[in-house]
Amino acid sequence: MKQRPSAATALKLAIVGLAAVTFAVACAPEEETEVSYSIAVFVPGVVEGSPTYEMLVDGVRRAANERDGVAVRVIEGGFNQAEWSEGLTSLSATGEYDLIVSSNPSLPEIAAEVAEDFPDQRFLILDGYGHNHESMATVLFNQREQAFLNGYFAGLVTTHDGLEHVRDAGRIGLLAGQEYPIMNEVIRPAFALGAQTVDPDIEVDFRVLGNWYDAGTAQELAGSMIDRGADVILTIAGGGNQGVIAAAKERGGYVLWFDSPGYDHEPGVVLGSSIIRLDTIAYERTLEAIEGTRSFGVSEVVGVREGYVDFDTEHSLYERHVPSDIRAEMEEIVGRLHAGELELEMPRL
Ligand code: RBF
Repeated sequence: MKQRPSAATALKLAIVGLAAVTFAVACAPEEETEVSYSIAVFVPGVVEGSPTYEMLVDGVRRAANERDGVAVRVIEGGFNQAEWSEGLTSLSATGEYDLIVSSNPSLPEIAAEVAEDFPDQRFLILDGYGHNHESMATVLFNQREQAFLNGYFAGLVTTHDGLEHVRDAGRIGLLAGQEYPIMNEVIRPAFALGAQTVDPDIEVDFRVLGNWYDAGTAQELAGSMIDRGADVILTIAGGGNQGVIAAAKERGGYVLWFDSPGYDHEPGVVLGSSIIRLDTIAYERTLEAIEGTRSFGVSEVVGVREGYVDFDTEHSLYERHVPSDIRAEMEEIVGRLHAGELELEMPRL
């Protein structure tokens, strides 16, 4: 026969039991709350040092935090691009994720192929376009406008006579991590167009790093651009961007940032910054997907007029280091894009 606990023991057990329940509620680890929606963020590269990927993770996490029971897992796909398809395939094959979110121009094509084998898997791809695949939504930024604004600013800087590191060469630089259709057919020509709108004789020294991480080689390339007369360099090279800053500090030059506000990376050296609000759109579109209001099979293009592409003229370091006549010219050109007086459409690639 089972022994009954004494009244005192029973009371003790009840108190311990109550404490245990209270403790469990107060400290319930997040994983134990019921997950009603699960998101995988597939980063094609690594997060750190790449402005678009930092914004991607930030925006998705912000959306997830707004609703109960939403789980987010961030997977870094690494720099071997040949492995990304396999990475997306194995994520889809788990069947665990309601949504896979990713970002870069090569992803729509890869995801569309994977989607053929996993028709129930939904994809949200930012900084990419197309394929109108029924299970995929894409958002492309008007990088013709974005690169034009950087080019226009670079043109104003290199023709200015009041800035310490400006010389007479009429040259500006662009360093790219690698060559790809948007770089070669949109960003590079629009950057040149912007600068040549200020002065048609300005030349662009275009260099390619060959990867998205090697800051040492980026520093050498940027150093050689500065030696050959480039006063100002736009860097779109992920982790390589730090090497461009190092070269500009060492030899005297200016750096332009792309995608996220870059001024704090090196005050007075990073002089201008175009921005895309990838964090905002990642937040908005992810929240729609969680709530079930997002349509798939849709490809969007957003630009200055929609409020997702801009030149960051608000930062205190911009006001401190950029001469007021250049700031006035930038206000005007951004205003013209807003008003539709200047139209720079994205070509269909
Ligand atoms: N940009 C980065 O900042 N870091 C990267 O690791 C990176 N990898 C890319 C890989 C491929 C295949 C392509 C096409 C672009 C990559 N980009 C990367 C560029 C990025 O998607 C975007 O075009 C630029 O940041 C300009 O907005």
